[in-house]
Amino acid sequence: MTDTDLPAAFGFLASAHTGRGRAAPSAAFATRGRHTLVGERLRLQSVDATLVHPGADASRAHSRGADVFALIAGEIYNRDEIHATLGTRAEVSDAELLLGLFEKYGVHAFRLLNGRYAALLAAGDRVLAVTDHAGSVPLYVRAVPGNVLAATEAKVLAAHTSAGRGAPLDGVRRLPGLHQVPAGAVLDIRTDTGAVGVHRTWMPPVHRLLVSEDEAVNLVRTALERAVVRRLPPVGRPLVVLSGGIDSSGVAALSNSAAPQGIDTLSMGTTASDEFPQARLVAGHLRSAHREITIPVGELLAQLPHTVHAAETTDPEIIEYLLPLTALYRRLDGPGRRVLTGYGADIPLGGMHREDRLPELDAAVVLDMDTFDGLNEMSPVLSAMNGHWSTHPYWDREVLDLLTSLEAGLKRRRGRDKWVLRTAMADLLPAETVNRPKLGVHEGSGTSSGFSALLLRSGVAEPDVPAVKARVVQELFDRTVAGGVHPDDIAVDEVVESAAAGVAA
Ligand code: IOT
Ligand code: MG
Repeated sequence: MTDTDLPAAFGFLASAHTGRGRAAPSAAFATRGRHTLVGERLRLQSVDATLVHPGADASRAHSRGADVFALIAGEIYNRDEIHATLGTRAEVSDAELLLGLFEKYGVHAFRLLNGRYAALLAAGDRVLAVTDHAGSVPLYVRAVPGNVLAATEAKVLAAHTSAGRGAPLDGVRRLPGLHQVPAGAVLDIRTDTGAVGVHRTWMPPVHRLLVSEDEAVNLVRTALERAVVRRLPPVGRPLVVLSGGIDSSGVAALSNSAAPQGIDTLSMGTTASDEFPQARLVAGHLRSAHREITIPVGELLAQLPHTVHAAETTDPEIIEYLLPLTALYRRLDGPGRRVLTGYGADIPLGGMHREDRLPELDAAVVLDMDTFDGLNEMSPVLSAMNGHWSTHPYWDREVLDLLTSLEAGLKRRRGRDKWVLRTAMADLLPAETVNRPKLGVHEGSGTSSGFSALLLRSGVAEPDVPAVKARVVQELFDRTVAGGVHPDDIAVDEVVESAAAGVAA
């Protein structure tokens, strides 16, 4: 494994200011990595930033032009297409590509990008805070006249709130003065006044495509192949987190077809429940180097503070999806890995919607595509807190556009969910894998039921379980994100007790 397998930077905190001599604020990221300070003086403003990065050198994460400076956390996937328009060469860094696109297209540059990144550009008298189409690398901004702060983790900016640490806060959108940059957006901020304008760079498609079965299957296969290939490490073996369901098995199969040295696969289960036989079937079929990790339920639940600290979300359902994955990444020792996941497939394909009627299926897709923003379910911090970089081929911009826009009858067909995906992968996987409906990760790992059991043991009445779960997550957010408490210093039992008392009152 070499540094070049991972993005040059995982995160940043930057200050763009009109005054002089302001150092980048020191920052407590959940993301693990080295910190490098960079500073640039432009004509009308200065930028000081802390980059958090996995390798020895973060120079490929920033770039200086005439009166412009760019920072990027994450990576760009359509580099070849950008080289074609800019005439650049393969060695050019993602930060240099951002700068080149900005010089050519201005603020519209970001409409061209397919990536997993957050970026900051200081140019002239403005700062641009930029997210990818999915907002998959969260980005937060705090702007006062003369100083714009931006960071990939809210907690880093919460520490700079004038309201002070430890104030009870209801969610990141209500941290005073702190804004999350929407998915697929550029916040265009004047550094001297703090005035903000918003440009959209992507929206979920609202139209639907009527195409033949064959055409749909071919489109999905081709788009997904490209998305997987773009995410493979240039050297070394990719790691696929494999549940044995069609989503992650599809990613594993396509990775395996494209990776000359083969792939590694990893499955997690708990002492309560696992899907090891299903994952083993796929691993055996692909001859991957496969590993299983069993986590005691108690240890899993003890990761709740870390999950909230990393994802910075207050949504209890999302936390149940992310808890087993957090536990898995935290158990994955050794050098930082590039991890491919099947996460997100169920959103544009309506995979969590388990009934036959098409109007309801499309309504579920519309709702999920309208509400994902700000949930942070694909935040890289979940794995980066242990040095790893995760990436989600189903949320590649081209794949997501395609899957969302396919008409509902291609998603559910002949009584099967995710029909078009299953059919597109059929020649690469065992028939049993292609046909079997899978449990969600929160069910297959026993996470939801384990969390419920913990509350019931603490005396919570059955009907109060969802409300207490929501309150536990909220309290963990208030303590770890708004309050700056380290997750290791939080006892889950004590938070459960306090949440239960709050709901009973
Ligand atoms: P699920 O689809 O079960 O899991 C997501 C990914 O996590 C899998 O594709 C796989 O890569 C990894 N994974 C799951 N279980 C394991 C395991 N036991 N061992 C190793 N890796 C595993 C929730 C869900 O059920 O995930 N995610 C949905 C829906 C998100 C809802 N969000 C929203 N509406 N905004 C999804 O689309 O992934
Ligand atoms: Mg899935």
